[in-house]
Amino acid sequence: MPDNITIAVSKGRIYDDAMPLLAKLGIVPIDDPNSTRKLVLETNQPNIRLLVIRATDVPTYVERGAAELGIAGKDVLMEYSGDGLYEPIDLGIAKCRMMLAGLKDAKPILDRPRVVTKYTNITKNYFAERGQQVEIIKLYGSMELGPVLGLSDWIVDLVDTGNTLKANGLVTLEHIADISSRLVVNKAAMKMKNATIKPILDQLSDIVS
Ligand code: PRT
Ligand code: MG
Repeated sequence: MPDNITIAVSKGRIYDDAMPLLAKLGIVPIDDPNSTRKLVLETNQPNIRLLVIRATDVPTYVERGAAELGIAGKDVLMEYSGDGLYEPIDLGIAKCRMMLAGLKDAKPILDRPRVVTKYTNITKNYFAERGQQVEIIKLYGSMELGPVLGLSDWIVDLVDTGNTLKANGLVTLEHIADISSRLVVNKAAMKMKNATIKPILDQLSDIVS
């Protein structure tokens, strides 16, 4: 009897990039998350279901065992503090870069630089490693507005094409990290449900290598 497995995944770009990978393992959801209000999606495999949740909640569900597996951006994992997760596979999907950015025509910064971001831990660690004092201001979205409206000197955010920065008169200043999505595994489930999880990990590694 295969173990029951719940895979936590966020709607949007990670879902869109992850489903073709799961399809190669023969795992196909029965409902489309864009046309159902269900948050738990059955798949064609009777023992496997998907949990469609907020990207930032994926590590919490997996660490606490509400889902055995999850797919989460490295940005979310770097920001999350917890150690109940294995992170065995870089799936190479939903790629982007974590960048420091500022106004194209910035005036010189006279005081401690102010940085808006939703990634406060990543930002704190980045500047701490460089020994630079900054003031970190947490926002939950539209970070690009910070420098434009004088709320901050810099932003720390994800950049893909660079179009969002450009449209708001911002330029990248420093590269903080390369980001892609990772498979995460609950530590207890890795032992208890190894017979079912191991083949999934092996096949996924083969597919993405
Ligand atoms: O939307 P919600 O608040 O529920 O969560 P979320 O915004 O974290 O989810 P979602 O689906 O937008 O992103 C999920 C994951 O996708 C992130 O955690 C990243 O790992 C990954 N990813 C890859 C990105 C991007 N590329 C990306 N470009 N996440 C966000 N962006 C945003 C970026 O924040 C900026 O606003 O896209 C904009 C920049 O894009 P360009 O192409 O204009 O540079
Ligand atoms: Mg979003």
